[in-house]
Amino acid sequence: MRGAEPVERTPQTQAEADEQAQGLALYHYEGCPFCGKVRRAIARLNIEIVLHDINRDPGARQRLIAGGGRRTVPCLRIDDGDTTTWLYESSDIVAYLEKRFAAS
Ligand SMILES: N[C@@H](CCC(=O)N[C@@H](CS)C(=O)NCC(=O)O)C(=O)O
Repeated sequence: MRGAEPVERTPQTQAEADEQAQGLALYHYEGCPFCGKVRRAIARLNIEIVLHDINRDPGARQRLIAGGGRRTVPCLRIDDGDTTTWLYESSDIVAYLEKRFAAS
């Protein structure tokens, strides 16, 4: 089982992780347990990801529905510069983030 201590990086690898995370955004809302699971993973992985609360920001909700096809949260928007992917399912989001940002 993984500990709850945040991942530690050198300044350079932290800068690289922060740059990679710039293409990501999490659509969520407070009080959603599945969203909380993803937010805790983000905190543990020590990465900065823009959060869009769809209950507080109707525009974010519209963008989620228009882009991802449904209003279910959490949903991670992955923008790699060429394509945009909308990843639903908290476990899939956590697995994706761990694969991409876990310390090796
Ligand atoms: N299996 C999903 C469940 C997600 C889920 O049920 N989200 C709720 C909020 S806690 C939701 O967005 N419900 C509204 C909807 O699906 O339209 C996950 O693990 O992410």
